Amino acid sequence: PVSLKDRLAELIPVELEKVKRVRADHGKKAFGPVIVDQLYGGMRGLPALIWDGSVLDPFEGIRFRGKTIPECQALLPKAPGGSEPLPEGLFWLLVTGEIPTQEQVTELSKDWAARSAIPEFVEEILDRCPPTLHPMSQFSLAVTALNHNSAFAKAYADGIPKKEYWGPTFEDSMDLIAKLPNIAGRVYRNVFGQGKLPAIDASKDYSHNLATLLGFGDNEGFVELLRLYITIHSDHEGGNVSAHTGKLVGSALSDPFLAYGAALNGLAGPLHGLANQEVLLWLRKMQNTIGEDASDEAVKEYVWSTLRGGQVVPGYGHAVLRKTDPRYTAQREFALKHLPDDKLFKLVGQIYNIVPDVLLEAGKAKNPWPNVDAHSGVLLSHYGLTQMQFYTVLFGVSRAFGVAAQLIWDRALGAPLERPKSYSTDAIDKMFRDK
Ligand code: AMX
Repeated sequence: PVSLKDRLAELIPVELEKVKRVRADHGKKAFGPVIVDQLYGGMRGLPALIWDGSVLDPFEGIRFRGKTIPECQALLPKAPGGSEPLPEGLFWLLVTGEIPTQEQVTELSKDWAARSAIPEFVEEILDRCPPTLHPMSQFSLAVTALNHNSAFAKAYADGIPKKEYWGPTFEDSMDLIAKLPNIAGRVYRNVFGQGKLPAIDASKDYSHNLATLLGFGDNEGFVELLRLYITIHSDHEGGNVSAHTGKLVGSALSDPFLAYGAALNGLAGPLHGLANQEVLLWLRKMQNTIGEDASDEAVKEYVWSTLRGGQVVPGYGHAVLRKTDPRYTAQREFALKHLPDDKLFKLVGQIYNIVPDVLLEAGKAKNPWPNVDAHSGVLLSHYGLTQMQFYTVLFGVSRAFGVAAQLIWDRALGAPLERPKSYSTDAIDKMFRDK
């Protein structure tokens, strides 16, 4: 089928059977021991969630439905004249596990354009936000308010049976993704620019329309960057803060707008998505302190001064990865192709040769290598999107693709309310004191 919903309807019964079989065969098998440190240590490595959309290997990095980033770049449909994958195709892949045809992604572009308008009262909410309110807070307010028109909330109130939950969840998820460019564009216009917001063009792809709403529609390089950016930021398996928050809140049968609003609030934290803003702030501060063409020695000393100040080096380290993030590498390759002489790009490359050794010598970080956020701001700023407080909003637009795909499948498979068990320190102490 050309329609994603029709294809999904074919896949759901097959997947339900597969889950049934896996649970019948393996449901009572143990995964391995849980150690007390995992309870205190942010649940690192605790097997706790199911998500087929993407899996993260500590050394290889992310695979979307089994495909690496370079494979996605090679296989997913492109825009006419473009060479980066269309995020429409990535969404199709996340939802179905299949590489879509050109016709299927074109259909998605059209569908999202048709759903893109936001209610007037949401525009008013955004227009009333003070420009000093962080763009991520504005973004999250608007996404949460979209729940006003949720198909899922309405269907639930009307008594929809559980096996049909996925239908209105799909509709809300499509609406959510479709409306994000108008929300992001309005936040950007209100906080950093002025003038009338351009309209969505139904003949253009999603990234092109997002670029247009940010005022960069004529900049083909920026449009290509957004296509790559959204694709690689879309999903990072199920346990990261934003993906897991979306799933957790969705498990209470909060609709996709409420679930995604919550996910965005997690993405807005400096250890997660806000790191892309923090990296640029840190780089600019470094340039102001040690100059633009600083020596390796001066850069190294600056990195040490960050650590001595008790701060983290933003863009480095990861809770799961133990090697350079392939999302970093994809962005570096984009930069080598399109902006090899950019000064800030050169600094990012210089830092790559210095920070890992410093972090290793400092001896705390388990992973001294760069993550996705070490590179994204440099690319955006090269094309003139220099307002770093806005960067996490673009991460937010992208992450909606993964969270939405996950919400659809959770409702299709009847995922239950999440409710892990918490323990008190006294209880743990008592449990193991004499053992
Ligand atoms: N700079 C300085 N110290 C670091 C560090 C870094 N980049 N990365 C880790 N450490 C420190 C931790 O703060 C921790 O110190 P503590 O024992 O005093 O609390 C110690 O090393 C051990 O941490 P870890 O097990 O290696 O990392 P983690 O799984 O607890 O946290 C992360 C992972 C990403 C939060 C951490 O590496 C970090 O703070 N990095 C900088 C912020 C950043 O880039 N975040 C974006 C991550 C990607 C994303 O989600 N978008």
